[in-house]
Amino acid sequence: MDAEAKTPPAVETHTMMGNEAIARGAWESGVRVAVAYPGTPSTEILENVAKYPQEDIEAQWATNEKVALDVAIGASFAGERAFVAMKHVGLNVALDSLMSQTYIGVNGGLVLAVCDDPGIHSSQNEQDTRLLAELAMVPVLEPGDAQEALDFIRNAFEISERFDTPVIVRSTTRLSHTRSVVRVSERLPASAIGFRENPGKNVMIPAHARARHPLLLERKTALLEYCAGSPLNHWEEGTADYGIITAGISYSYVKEVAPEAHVLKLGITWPVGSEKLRAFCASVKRILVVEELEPVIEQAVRDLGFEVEGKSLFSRVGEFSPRSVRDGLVKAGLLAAQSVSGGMATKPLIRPPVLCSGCPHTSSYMALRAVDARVCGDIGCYTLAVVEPLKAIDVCVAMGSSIGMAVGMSKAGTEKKPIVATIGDSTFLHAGIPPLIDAVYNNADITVMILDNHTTAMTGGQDHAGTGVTLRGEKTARVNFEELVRSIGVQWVRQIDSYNLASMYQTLREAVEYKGVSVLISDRPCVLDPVKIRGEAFLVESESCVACQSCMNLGCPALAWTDEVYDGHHKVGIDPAQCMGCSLCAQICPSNAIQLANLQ
Ligand SMILES: Cc1ncc(C[n+]2csc(CCOP(=O)(O)OP(=O)(O)O)c2C)c(N)n1
Repeated sequence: MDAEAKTPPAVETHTMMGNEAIARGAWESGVRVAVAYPGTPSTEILENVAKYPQEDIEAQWATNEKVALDVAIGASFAGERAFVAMKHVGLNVALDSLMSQTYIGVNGGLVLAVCDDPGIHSSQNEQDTRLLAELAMVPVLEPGDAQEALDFIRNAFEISERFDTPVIVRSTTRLSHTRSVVRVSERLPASAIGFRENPGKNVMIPAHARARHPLLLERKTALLEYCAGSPLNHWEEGTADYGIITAGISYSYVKEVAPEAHVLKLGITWPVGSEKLRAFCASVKRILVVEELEPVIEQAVRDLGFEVEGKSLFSRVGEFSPRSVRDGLVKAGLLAAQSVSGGMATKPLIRPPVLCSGCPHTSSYMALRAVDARVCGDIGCYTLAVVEPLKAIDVCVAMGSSIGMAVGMSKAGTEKKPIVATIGDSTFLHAGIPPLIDAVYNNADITVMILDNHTTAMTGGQDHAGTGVTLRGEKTARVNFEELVRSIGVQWVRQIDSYNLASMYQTLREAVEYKGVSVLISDRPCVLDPVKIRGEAFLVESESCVACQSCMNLGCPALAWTDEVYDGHHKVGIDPAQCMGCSLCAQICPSNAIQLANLQ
């Protein structure tokens, strides 16, 4: 068995969520600048970094992940340790910068925490960050619990500076959001080495890049030698005659269900293929790999010339659990099948996600249905308008794609319906501005609805450049969407209150009739905003309700059918505890049955 990974002397212990431990690791490492764009499951990392004093560490939201990485790269060039956090798909956005920075290396250490989402709990896909890391030839460290999350960030900075490379620390939803006890230590002093002039290294023109590409290959070889001796790749002797190679959170599942197995826990999951791995494989009769998502380790073992079983036993899609790891070992004939007792006898009721009661996005999609638009959606809370009863989104791909797709549809010339892109305020700032410029430049005939709820609601309500408040809660400059859109050259721009249904219907109709690019800003703070806009609750006057069901088209969770029946249909009631007082149902009701409760 290897010695413990080098941990600095502990000063105290705390119970921490994985993301909190990552934040602590960044602070302890002496990081000066930490940046992120929110995205589940990574969001709490920067929120926790911001709890450390600003004199120690600058913590800020960026407009998107590429900007976040560029800011961190700038701090690294300036000679300070720099840290950036994002969800897995955020790395796609930041990849352009990473692919060049990997040629350059670092001055101050540069570490990216990238959080994958096996099982797609809250994402648009479940891509495996290790494949992008391999493309960029950037080492990946994979912690298995909150303690390792902290320690590996410190290790990552050492590796970054020692091997002159950005380093990725890969987490997953389960690790990021699980709490465990963590030993914490003091903060290292910031490095303060200053900028180092070296255009051949720092400026990626073709002649310089050509000279640096071979260095990446040399760096990989050096990293593999380092892996052979590193305690981050941890060998545990067992009593069985088979061995399991695993990493990250899967390690705890393996230890739970197969305590007798020989285990090689890889803390470094790219590059894979060290002498230690070879020695482990040679020491057991049968080799299994337990890794979530892609067969990265499995392929590396095969490349070393060993027979190995991995994805034939353990799924390539979704998230693992002790149960699924056990099932794989049963399939391999290594564990006896077991009847599992306990757990829930009945399946939980499936409750489809819905927009909150009083959600300001609701009226926009009601109006879009009324004009029978072809809707290019985007990513945010408002994507929920795809399901019943709103059912008002036709396509949705990735952050910021709505406007570009609308341009393409209008240029294809086949669509008879008005083409509308709907995009949230945070998403518009993230990736919606270049495609809006494109729409104006190429004279597309589309309408863009900016759904401005003054927050990044989907990820829990983070501020952004359109809210005028920083990550540390300080007031700052605020983007004025109307002025911004006009400066791009959009001639037709209107801003309306999302709660004014008549105005919403009328203005949207005018917008889609306009030939060219029209922009409608639907403006109302999120109902869950810290400054709550909860108004007086409404109620249904039962005697006036004609059970027409019009209000039910809102999909508002505060509305429910009652036992009273009119003309064969159930009348509707309002749960006063859930009603946010937005008044949309009252505006829709044709028989004036919905009134403010306190007027009764
Ligand atoms: C590339 C990428 N980064 C981050 C996310 C996480 N994410 C999903 S939607 C969203 C923004 C939502 O805010 P907004 O557009 O204002 O809409 P709202 O949820 O407030 O309605 C974020 C950050 C993502 N899905 N993809």
